[in-house]
Amino acid sequence: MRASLKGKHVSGGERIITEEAIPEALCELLKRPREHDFLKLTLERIGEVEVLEYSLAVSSFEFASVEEARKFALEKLVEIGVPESTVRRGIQLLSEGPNPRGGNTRGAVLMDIETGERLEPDPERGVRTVRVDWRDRFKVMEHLRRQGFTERTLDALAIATKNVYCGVVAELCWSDDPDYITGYVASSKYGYVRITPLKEEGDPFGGRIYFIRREGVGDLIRCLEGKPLLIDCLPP
Ligand code: WAQ
Ligand code: MG
Ligand code: MG
Repeated sequence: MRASLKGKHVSGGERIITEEAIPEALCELLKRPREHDFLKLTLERIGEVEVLEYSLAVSSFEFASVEEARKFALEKLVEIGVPESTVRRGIQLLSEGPNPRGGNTRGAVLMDIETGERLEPDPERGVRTVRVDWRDRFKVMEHLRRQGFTERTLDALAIATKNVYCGVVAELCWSDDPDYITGYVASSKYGYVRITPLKEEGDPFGGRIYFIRREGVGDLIRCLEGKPLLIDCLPP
């Protein structure tokens, strides 16, 4: 589902479900956007679905300023193995908006770890991580809710988990929504590390940087955009 208001994207969502669950999922998705003048639903039959036992583990860190929070994100990414110059390029791109024509993109930037070069076929669009969902969204949401998190974490954690599964070495993300200032660094090494505040309140820029190795970029894009993946639960 995707919905917009006056040409601007306001809400989106994707579910991987059995046929019997379609009516319920459609109702839930229809109610998601608070206000819209356009909404599109697409249904697609998919074949084999891989099931992953655990998502990345979640941790959270808060800082007194954006500067300190970004420094922490940078240090984490360097520990994961991304050269500092590449990390700085990524942070710069997200703070300006990754679209070469200005503003944000719908999808992620694929950044070559070694050179900092952008590898996505269409930089104005980026690459989208799709076809990923929780086996039991409700159950996982309850766990996350008890820790004080929202559906935003649920959806971002699914995306980040699929990215690592497909071979992304590390991801840096913060929202383009002006009022959402928590972002994260994700990797197989440290899991899903939430970081607040990765930007100032009111800042309209954000996005996702996938730090990758340039060999096998074609397979990586096919996995991110094509491979259906269900995640069973949070790690114990
Ligand atoms: N695949 C790739 N990139 C995407 C996707 C996707 N499916 N969805 C969004 N993006 C890119 C796009 O450039 C957006 O502008 C940017 O990411 C941010 O998307 O509390 O809400 O949906 O646990 O605004 C982090 C959650 C929230 C932290 C991130 O991102 C927490 C968020 P948004
Ligand atoms: Mg979103
Ligand atoms: Mg957004």
